[in-house]
Amino acid sequence: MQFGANTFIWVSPFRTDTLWVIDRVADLGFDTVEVALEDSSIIDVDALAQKINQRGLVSAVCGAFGPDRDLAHEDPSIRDNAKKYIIDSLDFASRIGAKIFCGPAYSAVGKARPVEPAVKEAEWKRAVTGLQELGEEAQKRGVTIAVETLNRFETDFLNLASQLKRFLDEVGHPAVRGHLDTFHMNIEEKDLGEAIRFIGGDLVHFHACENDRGAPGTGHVEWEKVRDALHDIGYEGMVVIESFTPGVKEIAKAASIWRPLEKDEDTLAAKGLEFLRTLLPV
Ligand code: LER
Ligand code: MN
Repeated sequence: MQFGANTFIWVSPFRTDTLWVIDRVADLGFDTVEVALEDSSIIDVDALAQKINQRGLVSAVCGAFGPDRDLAHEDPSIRDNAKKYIIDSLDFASRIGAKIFCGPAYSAVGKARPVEPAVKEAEWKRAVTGLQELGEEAQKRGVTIAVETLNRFETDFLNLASQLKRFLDEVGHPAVRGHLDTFHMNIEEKDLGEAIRFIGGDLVHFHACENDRGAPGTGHVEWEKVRDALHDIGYEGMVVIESFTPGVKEIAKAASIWRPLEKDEDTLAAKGLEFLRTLLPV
């Protein structure tokens, strides 16, 4: 298991002049940095790759799916924009040596509306087809797309591990797998352990987040259930703390961070890491 921190804890958008975040993540003792990718054109990718390497970190890339990055959308130009963004992110991931591109790649974050079953079915099909194509692109680059469930306020598409499993089975591509986040699971799942076991071997990425997006271990997520289930499925991937600066841009409304969650960002990350290392000895 590798313990990681998402750059969204400190900055948004991540850009060349925020490369100091990589040093911060390494200095705090993390093994992994998850780079939140809002706009690759403002990042010097070679400098980032060099910095990640120098600091001996493993990396992952986290998608930021704003409203015009929606693979399920009825408008083909919006779907194409999502594809373009995902392919660009896969290129970016391979250039920084990341093997995982994670997040809700099926749709836009914050798209949560009542829809007729026929509309839902059409959206589902478009997202399945889109991810089948993008799975090929990911595989060519040696990257896996880790598809994340979100809570009901951030998506009406995939809220539960059981829905994610059905989705992954329909996509049926080895480079399109599962990603769970305890923040969302805490809202949606009846049992955190059962949800993790349901995805089982298809779980390739994990966000360990407190119920308020504060430091893991300071709230009421049932961490022992998480620990036991990750152990039972033999999970050996990354365990990443994801929280957000109140200045988060691309997904500001969806993240809804209206107050600091700790004294400062470093405290949130350091406290969370200490807790997770004790909870999940490797
Ligand atoms: C993304 O990893 C996530 O968990 C979302 O809640 C972002 O809004
Ligand atoms: Mn997440």
